[in-house]
Amino acid sequence: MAPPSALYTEPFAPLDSVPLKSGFDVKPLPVDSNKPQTLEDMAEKWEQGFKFAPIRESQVSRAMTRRYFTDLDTYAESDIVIVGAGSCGLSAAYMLGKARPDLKIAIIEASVSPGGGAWLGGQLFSAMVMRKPADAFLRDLGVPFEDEGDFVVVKHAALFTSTLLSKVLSFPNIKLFNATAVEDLITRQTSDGSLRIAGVVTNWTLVTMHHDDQSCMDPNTINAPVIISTTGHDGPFGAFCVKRLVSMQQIEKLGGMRGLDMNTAEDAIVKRTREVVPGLIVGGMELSEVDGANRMGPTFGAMALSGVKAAEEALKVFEE
Ligand code: 48N
Repeated sequence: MAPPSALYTEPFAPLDSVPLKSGFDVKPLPVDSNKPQTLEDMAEKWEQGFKFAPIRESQVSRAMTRRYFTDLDTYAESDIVIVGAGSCGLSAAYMLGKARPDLKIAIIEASVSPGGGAWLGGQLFSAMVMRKPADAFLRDLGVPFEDEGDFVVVKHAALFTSTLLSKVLSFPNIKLFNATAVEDLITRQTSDGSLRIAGVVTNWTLVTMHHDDQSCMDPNTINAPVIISTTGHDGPFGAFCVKRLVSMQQIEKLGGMRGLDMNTAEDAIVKRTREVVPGLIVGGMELSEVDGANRMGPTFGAMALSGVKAAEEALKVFEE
């Protein structure tokens, strides 16, 4: 019986240097030593019979899975886990990525698309308002805005969120696990009998959403000494971690978000961003649910600065 590789007729693209597990003894084709193509080169190629470099489907699969599973292994022990990649969580990640390139930071985001509620300014309008002094965060990030005196306006919320996201994802010590939900918290009993949060329990979000209609689908875990929870106040998983603290009797009850009052809400959220229980820092709109703070509606300065504060709180743990 001929070896499997002899059964294939199409030419193989150059394979990765990692030896094939399957025992195929396929020899990689000579790598094309052409200089890297430029877009200008393309133009003349359309006519000459444009052609992509050859590939084998398994190479795509291996390129994705090798990296993903290496990341899962690397971040199984993280220094900080951020739950929720909305404007607050991403702002915290940005500050941490800048301040501590030595720390491993995992971001767990339930949605396929990170960014939370910050893709539009309010009622599906594009522009995003931030009250001063949050313009300092926009300048640090490099997002242009129009100055209206006591507040500034970013012409499209997506400009803020996409810039923030691109900066966060470019940090080599930060890994975003999107389409992944935190569905529980890892806890430890401390010597004085109190409880400390010591990591998160995760699953594919689609699995988390179907625990009630499928047999047991156990989760995965990430150990970390510090969790920053910024899961927002609404949405299918809104305020997840603080609701879990109530159901595990770590806090008595939720204060419940109050009505809209921009001036009161934004000051309160930034001031109160803190470690709610040992090991768990809460910021952004999730905090309004635990403290009973007002909501602020379509203004995002508190989200950015709550993220800045949450990062500072987290770094205290690593300074002690
Ligand atoms: O944008 P959000 O919802 O949360 P924040 O706090 O970053 O920003 C809130 C802000 O968008 C507002 O609500 C504005 C200011 N309006 C205020 C008002 O008065 O209406 O992002 C939370 C993220 C989302 O992307 C969720 O998908 C994600 O957290 N998430 C989770 N990810 C993983 N595991 C979970 N259990 C989970 N729960 C939520």
